Amino acid sequence: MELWHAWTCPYCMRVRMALAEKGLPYAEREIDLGSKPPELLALNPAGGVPVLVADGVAIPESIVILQYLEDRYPERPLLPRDPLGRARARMLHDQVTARLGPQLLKLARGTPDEKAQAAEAVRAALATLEREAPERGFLVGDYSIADIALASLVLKLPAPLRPSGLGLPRLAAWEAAVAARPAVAANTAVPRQARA
Ligand SMILES: N[C@@H](CCC(=O)N[C@@H](CS)C(=O)NCC(=O)O)C(=O)O
Repeated sequence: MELWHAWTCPYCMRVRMALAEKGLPYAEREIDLGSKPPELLALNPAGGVPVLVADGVAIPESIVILQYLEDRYPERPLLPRDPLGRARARMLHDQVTARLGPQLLKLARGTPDEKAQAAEAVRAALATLEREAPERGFLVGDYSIADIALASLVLKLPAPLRPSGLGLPRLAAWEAAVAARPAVAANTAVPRQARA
């Protein structure tokens, strides 16, 4: 497999984290988002990353890639076994993506007003999630794509906007547990840590 990705892109982080959790080897094609290579546009005319190339087929969209990896490599699963658990993991994946994803962009590149609104939206989204989160452990039982989605966004937030900074005890415990996973730590470090 070959993964086209940008190091700091949270959607690429999700795919790298899933590949690492499953222990799957892959060739990296790391790109500069400011200067996309024509080869990437040939694989994904929309021009975005991540794109996974598996058996010669280009798969864009992180959720589609995560689902493909789950279908093709079900060992070390990242979805619960029972259908309702799977539905809940997918739902949380989509909810955190929709609520937090756009805020990260605004926090990074918005006007001062947009940054303030984005910070408020993050506080509100995480406060809601705190009420729904389990007292301990991962979001839907075993570690899943819901945790991966949330980790890819939360670990990019400035410290005062993270669950630990906001004083949200359940999510703060979740954050510590997730950040300690080698597959997460190795794939979310910004700047990228030197590889051995
Ligand atoms: N819905 C996409 C979002 C991916 C995305 O937004 N990627 C950004 C980098 S973080 C990108 O490639 N931007 C450049 C572009 O779309 O041209 C996914 O989940 O894979």
